[in-house]
Amino acid sequence: MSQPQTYDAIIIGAGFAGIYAVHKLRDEMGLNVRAFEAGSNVGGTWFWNRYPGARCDIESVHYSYSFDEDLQQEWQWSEKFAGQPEILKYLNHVADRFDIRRSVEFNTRVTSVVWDDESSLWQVGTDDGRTAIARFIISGAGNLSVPKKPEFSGVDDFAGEVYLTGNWPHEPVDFKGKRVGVIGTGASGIQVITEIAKDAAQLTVFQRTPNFATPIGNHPTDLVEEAEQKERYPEIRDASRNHFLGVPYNQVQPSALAVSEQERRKVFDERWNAGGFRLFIDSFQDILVDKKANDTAAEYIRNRIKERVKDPVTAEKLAPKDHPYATKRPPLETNYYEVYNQDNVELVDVKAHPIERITPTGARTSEGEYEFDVLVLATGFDAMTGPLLSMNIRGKGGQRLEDKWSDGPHTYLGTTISGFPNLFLITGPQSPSVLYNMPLAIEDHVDFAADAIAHLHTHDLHVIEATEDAEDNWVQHSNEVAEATLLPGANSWYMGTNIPGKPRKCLVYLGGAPTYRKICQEIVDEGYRGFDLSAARKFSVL
Ligand code: N01
Repeated sequence: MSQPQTYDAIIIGAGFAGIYAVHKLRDEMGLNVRAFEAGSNVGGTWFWNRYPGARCDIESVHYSYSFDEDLQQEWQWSEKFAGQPEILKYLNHVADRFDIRRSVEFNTRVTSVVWDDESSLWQVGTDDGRTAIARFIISGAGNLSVPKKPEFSGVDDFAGEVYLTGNWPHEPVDFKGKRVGVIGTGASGIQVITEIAKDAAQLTVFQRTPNFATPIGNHPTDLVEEAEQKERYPEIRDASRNHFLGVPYNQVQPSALAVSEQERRKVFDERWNAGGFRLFIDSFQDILVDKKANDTAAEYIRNRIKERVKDPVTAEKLAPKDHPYATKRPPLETNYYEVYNQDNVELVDVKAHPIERITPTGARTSEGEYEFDVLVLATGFDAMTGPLLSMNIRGKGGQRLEDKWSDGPHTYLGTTISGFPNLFLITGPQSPSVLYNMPLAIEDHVDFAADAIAHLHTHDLHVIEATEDAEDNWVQHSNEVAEATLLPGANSWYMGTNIPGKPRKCLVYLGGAPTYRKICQEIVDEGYRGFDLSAARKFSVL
């Protein structure tokens, strides 16, 4: 048996996080790194989610790396909100430009990550039976990378084709002339339904919870606007980093309840027409914290939906009433609601009449039988904690991460875990992560890990570990901040409630990226407050 390879750092994943981590640690710090990626190429989320209609909901000029000025100047987006193929092309371009692939082992899934108390090193097992050793682990395993397992009995007996939006085939799927059933109306469902409705002979949408979807406002890149943006990219990036969601929106007003109905309508109309996430994040500051303020936005959107859907019964089914606006992730759309005006589309309410089973020819609900040739599951992900818990991570004394997190995640800053030294989570649970612009959130976290490693090196130390106290305080703070918002009141993947048996805990830090960044900076400036740094032997390359 050959000796395990030893690295300074092992990086898990080659999506936005893994690509930047390889570049940062290898090219800028001179570390000996290796990345393991389950897919056959780079891309992460954008590699797996190649369903028709997959598109980014943040403007591409913002949803892109900021770490290299030449890169951001040279890349040109063809649309305001890029589709999945273009984002994947961009990530391949970045991988080429920085020669990332030579440090990545593709088609290699990490199956265990075990801390060795004696050597203070991590042992990483992969699905090809090998073990590799590293001082540091950077997990770029993603937040929405473990699709939820189908909850319906009978899926295996279905005689037609079955597709999962989160693990879509590389070959195009032809829906022309076919009867298609789609389960799920979250962000993925809404995007894929809009596309499938164009081709399918018959489309049956099984909706459990209607969503507050609002127009994305996509259009081909305006070259004048692009040139102007590129000229002041550093300023735009600063503004993004100082915004709750990581986008340079700056029109938010204090309270939806402090203005007249007419003024409120004007603000909502402007944000609706401008598109993107403006309606929820750039209209009124109290939308996410005050139910009455939220009700005004919710009612506005419900009315907009009803204006667009001709059949009043269908319109009523599509209008969300059981959760405040944006307490589930608000999807963005183009012509989604109009789909239900087509003769080939039927909406089935599976909250009123749950799916009992998938049959060989379709689905059976408590109300009746539905037949289709193709089943598309847009049923979501085991978000945030799922990717980490799927890797058999064992910390000091053999502690299993799944035991430590049996009542929900415990992290310090969403980047580190007490009892799991030298393990850095990129956009982990209890960080702003999915409620921040991901490429920027990722850059912040990779930089945080890189700085911590450099700090250890400078001080002749080699282990960094969050203290239990610091972690407990962060978990408490993160939960308290969440409780001050409307999010914990809704069932959503933010709260873990989409997965049966998953603890109901807010998985996202809701204090906003600017506050979060300030807290992280203070902790670093105070010599890594809340971390134990310990001395021992030096690591190999540094
Ligand atoms: O998953 P979801 P998603 N019976 O969990 C339904 C990101 N994203 O893949 O709400 C019947 O939101 C479920 O119903 P309910 C984005 O952050 C980004 O759509 O639980 N229905 C829901 O309708 C997003 O939020 C982009 O009642 C069942 C749907 O399936 C996140 O990924 C694009 C069911 C799942 O919705 C996840 O979105 C796409 C059951 N047993 C996604 N189980 C871009 O910005 C689940 N459902 C590009």
